[in-house]
Amino acid sequence: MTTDTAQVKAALRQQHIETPSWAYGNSGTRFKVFAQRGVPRSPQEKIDDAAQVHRYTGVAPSVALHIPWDRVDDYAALAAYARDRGVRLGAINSNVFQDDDYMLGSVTHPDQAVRRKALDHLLECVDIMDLTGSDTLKLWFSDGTNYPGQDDIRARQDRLAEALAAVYERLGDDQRFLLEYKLFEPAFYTMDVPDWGTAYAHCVKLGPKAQVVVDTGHHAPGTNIEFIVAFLLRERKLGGFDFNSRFYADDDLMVGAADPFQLFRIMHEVVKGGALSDRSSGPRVAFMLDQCHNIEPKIPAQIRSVMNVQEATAKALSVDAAALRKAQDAGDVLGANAVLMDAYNTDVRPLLAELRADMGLDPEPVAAYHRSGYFEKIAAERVGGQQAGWGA
Ligand code: LRH
Ligand code: MN
Repeated sequence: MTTDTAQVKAALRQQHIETPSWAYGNSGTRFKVFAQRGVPRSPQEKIDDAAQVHRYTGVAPSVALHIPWDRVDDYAALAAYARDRGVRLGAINSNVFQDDDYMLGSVTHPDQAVRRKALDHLLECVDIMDLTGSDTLKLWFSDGTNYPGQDDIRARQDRLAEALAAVYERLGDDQRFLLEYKLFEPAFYTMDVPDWGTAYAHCVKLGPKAQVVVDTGHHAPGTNIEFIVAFLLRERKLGGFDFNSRFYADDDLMVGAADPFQLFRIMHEVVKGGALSDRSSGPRVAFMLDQCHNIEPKIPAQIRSVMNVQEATAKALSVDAAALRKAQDAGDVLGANAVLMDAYNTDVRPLLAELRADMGLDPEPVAAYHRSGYFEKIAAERVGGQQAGWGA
């Protein structure tokens, strides 16, 4: 197996994984949201925690914000706060799924006034991007219906297209939006952006600043997500990932925890599609985590998640591309599969430990974090006040 270790390390070094501010807050399910000690009470404390993940992994230099969960009076000051802690503010996530007015939809709502309100929020998020220096707006709509006949499927698509066009118009030259799709929840008959095809079709109509984000928890069980990734890369429409893993629904568990082989297959398409390194292959692919740590300690879970993405990426970078191509061209089914499985079965942990040492980091980030006493510090300091959460 011919893998140039130096090349693999170089590619891994420049892979950046963005952590989500909301993963540091309390989360749960409709049955219970569990509070944990030391949970942040402000966007600043979330940024402090995100900086810890970067400190111990070296590859998590940005944190995504969610509005209004991370609303502040001075976004430029928040960006400076982040810079002072060695990270930057990443994607801005809109939220048109928690206001009573959006019960029947936001940008697809039958009532024009509600649609206007939702659009104003999306445009406000672009204003925030201007202030934080973020180049990416992530749009997820909980919009959908629960019963056949509840609303007109085509009319809702017209309303969605109208809102997306208005947001697209507002974007600056170096800005883009990523449209996120989801098969079900919170709506259970139709979601207005249920799958990659719907998201792709809307983005193609709009232009290059509109791309698709693949949330790995948003598909029907058994969906071949790496096929979607390969297709969107070929179309230069893959803008990023919301990484997490699931056993059943949108479980938002640690990426790679439920199905590390699927994550490897996805990263194989990313590496093969040239989306890890050179930008010539298309738009920058944002590797973002979108997870909820309901019962596990949040910062170590984020560190472990970043490591899981690194491991899948290192295995994908270890594929003997020439041998794979040769076997595929020869129709050698088992030979080709064996080349890929060889890479997947490669233990890349020693290489990653070496890379961390090269980067001046502790080879075991989770253990190093625990030894730092940071958790004990925040648990002692962060007493009182309102712990951050989804506020659902
Ligand atoms: C919706 C979603 C979306 C976010 C939210 C936190 O399920 O994946 O990306 O806005 O989770
Ligand atoms: Mn998501």
